[in-house]
Parts: sequence; C-alpha cells; structure tokens
Amino acid sequence: MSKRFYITTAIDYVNGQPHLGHAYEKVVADVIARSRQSLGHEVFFLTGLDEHGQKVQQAAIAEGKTPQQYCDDLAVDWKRFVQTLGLSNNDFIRTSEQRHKAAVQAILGKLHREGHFYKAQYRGFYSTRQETFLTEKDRRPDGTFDPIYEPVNELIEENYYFKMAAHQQWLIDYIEKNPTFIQPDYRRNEVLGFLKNETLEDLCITRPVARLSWGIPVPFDEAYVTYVWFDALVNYFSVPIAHGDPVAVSAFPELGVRPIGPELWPADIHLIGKDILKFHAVYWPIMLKAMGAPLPKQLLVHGWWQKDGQKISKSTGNIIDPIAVIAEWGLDAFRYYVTRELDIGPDGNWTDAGFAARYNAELANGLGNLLNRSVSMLKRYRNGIVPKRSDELGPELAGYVGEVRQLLSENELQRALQAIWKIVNRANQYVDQTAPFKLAKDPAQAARLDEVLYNLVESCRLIAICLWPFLPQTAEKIFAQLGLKEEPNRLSAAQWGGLKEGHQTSDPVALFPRKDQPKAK
Ligand code: ME8
Repeated sequence: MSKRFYITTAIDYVNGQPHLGHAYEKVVADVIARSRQSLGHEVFFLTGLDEHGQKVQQAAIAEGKTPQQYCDDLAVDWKRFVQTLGLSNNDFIRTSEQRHKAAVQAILGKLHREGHFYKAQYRGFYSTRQETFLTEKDRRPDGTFDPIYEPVNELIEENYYFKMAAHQQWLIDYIEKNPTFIQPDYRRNEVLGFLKNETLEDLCITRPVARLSWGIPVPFDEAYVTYVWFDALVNYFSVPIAHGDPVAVSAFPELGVRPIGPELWPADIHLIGKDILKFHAVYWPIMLKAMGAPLPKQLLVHGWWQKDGQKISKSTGNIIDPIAVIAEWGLDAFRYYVTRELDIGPDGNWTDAGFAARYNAELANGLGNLLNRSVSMLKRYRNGIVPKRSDELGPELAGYVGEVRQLLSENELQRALQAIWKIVNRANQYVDQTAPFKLAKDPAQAARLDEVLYNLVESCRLIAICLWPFLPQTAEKIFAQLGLKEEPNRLSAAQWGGLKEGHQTSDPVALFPRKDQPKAK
C-alpha cells in the first residue's frame, strides 16, 4: 500500500459557535483533499473537536451536565456543520474519545520515562474570573491589575513542565533546512525570528485535578490531568495510531495496535490559522522529536477573515453565520466565494456586496449562463445529441487545464479558480464570436453549428472536472446535464474529446439562479 496524502485541520473548540473562520479553514482543507484525490492520490482528511479544559468544565456545570454529556450534545451540531460544508473527511476526532486519550497517555508515559518532563512550583498571580495566570506585563502603570481580572490571588501551584530550550537550535536548523515546512514564507520568517530572538520557555503541560478534572489523566501522577496543547496537538497522531498506521504505531508498541492500517504519518499538511502557528511550529515539532516520530511535511497557515474591515466578534455583532449564508445562497456559492476571494495566507475581508457581486457575475452569468446556453442549444438544435468531435478550442483549453492541474498540486487554490474561469470566459466568448443562434437559422451552416456545439459542451465537461474539488455539487450537476453517469472527480479525464458522438445529454437546469436583490443584512 502506498502512503496516503494526509491532511488535517485545526480541531475547533467545542464550546464555540461554528463561524466563518472555522468554515473557511475546513473548506480550504476539503478543496485540497479533493484536489489531491482528483490528481490521483489516495487521501486521508481529518478534522474534529478540541473538548477538554476549564471553560468546558465550567459551562457544563452551569448547564447541569457532565462535561462529557455537554460535549456530546455540542458535537452533534459540529458534525452537522461538517455535513453542511460538504466535507469529504475520512475521520472526525473528538479529544474525549478513548482512542485519543490512550495515545496521549502513551506519549506522556514515554516522554516522562525518557526524562523530558520535570515538576516545578509556579508562584504567580491568578485571575479566577478569567481563569488565567497574569504576568508583570498585565499590570497597569500604577502596579494594579485591571478590575476585569478581579479577584486576583497569589497562587502557588506545582505542575509538570516539558523541557523546551534544549531543542531550540535543532528546530532553527530544521526550519532553515526545510524551506517548505512552514508556508507561506512570511510565516516561516516569523517563526525563525521568534526562535532566534527569544529563549523558549518550558511548556506547562498539566493542571492539578483539584482545579481541573476535565482533562486526560496523567499516567504517572494521578493528581494531574493534561489539557489544551499537549492534548490537542496529539490528535494528528492519535488518529493514525487508531487506524494502525505502521509509522505511528511503531513509536508506541505498548499500545498493542497492529500496524496493518493505511500509511498516514507523517502528515502532508496541517492546515491552521495564523493565531496557532507557534504551537504548531514550535511545540509540536519538539514533541514529535521527543517522541521519535518524523515531522509533518508542511504547516500551511491561513489568514483571518474580517467582516466589513472589522474584527469578527460575537459581542459587537459583527459576524457571518456560514450556515445562514449557505441556506440562502447554496453551499457551492459559499465555497466559491471564500476560496476565490482569499488566497491562503493573507487576511481577508468579507462583504455581503462582494459576495453578491461574485455570485451574480462569476457564478450566475459566467458559469451558469455558459452551461445553460450550451445544453439548451444542443437540445434545441440537435435533440441533445452530441455531434461529431471538433477540436477548435481543444489545444487552448488543454493549456488552461494544465495550469489548473499544476496550481492544484501547489495548493494555489485562488489561482486555480482564476485559471478555471479562463475556460469559462473563453467558452462564453466563443458563443459570442460564433453566434450559434444565427448559424441555426441557415441550413448551409449545419456542419459549422455541429462544431460549435461540440466545443461548447466539451468545454463544460472540462470545467466540471476542474471545478469538482471546489464545487463538488455543481460539478455533479453539470455532469448530470451532460448526461454523464460517472463522477467528475478525476483530472485525468479532463482530456479533450471525452464526449462521444451520438451521446445523449440531458435537460438544462439553472445552476445558480440570478439574485438581483441581495437581501439586506
Ligand atoms: O484554536 N478567520 O480552536 P478555535 C479565519 N482548538 N480563521 C479563523 C478565524 C477567523 N476569523 N477565527 C478562528 C483552536 N479561526 C484550537 C486548535 S489544533 C490542535 C487546536 C481558525 O476553535 C483558527 O485560526 O479557536 C484555528 O485554525 C481554527 O479556526 C480553530 O479555532
């Protein structure tokens, strides 16, 4: 068996509301996963939920539920969200699952035995209201803490720490030697800058059970649980172990898992947002090195969305509800806007007007109109039967398909969509130039009309295949209208000439009904 292309997303905090940022990241990961599948790879796409921690414990208590029950209830909504987004994920990890906890405990045990941890006393100020430790930087100029933190108490607490500093130079060297490990480059430079200028502090990996019980019990000290990053990051590895991936399993023979599953580790891409870069680019590689496991091939870091130039925030009401947008405009319109509008890396700005403009111009008028004209004219003039093959647009479109293929293999999603729209625009221009509705009026032009109709429907077939990673439902609808029974999920089928003479196409149906009056928000 060959190694699968293994892509992960960040696992979302279970107690948050699914928002645009979550939806964006999951859709981008899905487009990459489907692109690789279309390019001929076997893919494993993982997403899931981050469930432990003090906030979850408190919220559960406030609702009169056990933390597990509270998480189980919320997980139903998150799993529905995954379906709403049309994700092709192969697994969905919840950090409260036994398969994950077993892996975390095995890792903790091994690293403890090998001397990576130590126990130390922490003395500092703690805000019970915010459930956070405060540092000198949090003091106001007069030396007091902001009332938002009150009551603030001095706290002395013993915890386990993971020794970090010993790995610092190794990590710098690794990142320098592997330029594609962190992408885009400016994120890589950010990490290198940080590593070269600051001494890494040891990572606190536990909480006393007395203060937080909703975590994973530490196997070597029952008075502690581990939570947050040591717990969450391991999800990328606990799932391969659970599936019997030979590489992941071989690092932890004590788990007794047979190494007969798909080859997953190392991950090919961890897709994450910019705010969690340090955890993935610093702590996770060091954890893996200590575990004796290879590092993931790439951290692909996306930017953050704003709305109307302002931070997305529940408290100010500046939010986008992806579920509502999908209900109003359709899933593929949402998937199109977020991947076409924002490249992977920079921050993006959502505007309702921008969304409606792209919908109308690019989806309804551009793509929808092309398909509708092509399928309708073939039906009207030739009873929906594909005429003899003609290669008039073939060589030019093959160039664009080649571009799409290349860009998809480089995760250049926005540019791949631009290349697909070169096909859409060229085919629409071809309709205008050849004027098939005029040709149809002149019996002497019948052969020319056959050529034009062939070029149009064949262009639509290529577009559907190229679009499938982005807009799977739309691609399937195009294939259905073309009377094609197979799935449009193989780029190798995007060779000119796939539609055969005499093939019967189906009825035209509008893909993206025009919406002249976007609903005011
Ligand atoms: O950070 N635009 O979970 P989370 C784009 N559980 N992306 C955004 C965004 C925005 N406005 N807001 C958040 C966590 N994100 C941890 C991760 S991984 C082992 C543990 C992204 O629910 C954010 O950058 O706060 C992150 O990648 C993801 O949503 C989940 O965020």
